Amino acid sequence: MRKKIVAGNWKMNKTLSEANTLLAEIDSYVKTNDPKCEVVVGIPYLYLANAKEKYENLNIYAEDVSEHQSGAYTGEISAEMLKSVHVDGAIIGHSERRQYHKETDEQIGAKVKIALENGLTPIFCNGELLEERKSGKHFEVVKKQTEVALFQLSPEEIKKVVIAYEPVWAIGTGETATPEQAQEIHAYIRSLIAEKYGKEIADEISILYGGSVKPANAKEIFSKPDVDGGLIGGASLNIKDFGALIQTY
Ligand code: G2H
Repeated sequence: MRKKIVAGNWKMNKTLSEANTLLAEIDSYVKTNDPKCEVVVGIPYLYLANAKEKYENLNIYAEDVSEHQSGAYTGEISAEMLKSVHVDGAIIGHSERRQYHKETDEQIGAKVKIALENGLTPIFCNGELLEERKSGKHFEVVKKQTEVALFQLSPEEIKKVVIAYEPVWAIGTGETATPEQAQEIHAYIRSLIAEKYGKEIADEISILYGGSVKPANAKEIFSKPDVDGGLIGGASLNIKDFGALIQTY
């Protein structure tokens, strides 16, 4: 059975006191409800060290990581630094990083690699733009993103990667892919991995869906055979919705 994951992505939200409140609520929710899925919380860099010190059993992820080892990269945070404060993983290649920070598939691949080398779990994001979906290029786009960033990895490495398919047209827009659209492309991503690494490895990799997932639509999307959970933005910012999403499993 593949691991099911409900992962929050806070993006650039929450002051320190708001972050502390929500982390305390998530920690207590997890302790009380004994979730059937893995719960991950992706939070701003600034809060990572304290969060991990206070809640060592929560899976705390960064929202990005530098592709460089160390050195003169002002403002960057390395994988080694994240590991040194016991962070568990990092969201890598989110469409907002691709769009606003011009991250390329090659850079994203380097980030995935360095995360793995430092014992962090990467949540690698892929997904097409609205124009690409409309012109029927979504399979091609997702194929290139996946091949360039991930197919440099060894079989042992790729097993440790989590993939999040997020169609850019569904992010924060209230628009979601239909459960059938999500299933279709998740199955396609899994088939790409199977072609390169074999079916056994492809069957082990969790592929999450992201893009306006909320309690009202999660059950149907998460019930699809190749959807192994969600990467959740807006609905991860309060415990009522995030708890309900965890409870979907
Ligand atoms: C997609 C998602 C989280 P939202 O970016 O990664 O955000 O759920 O707000 O669409």
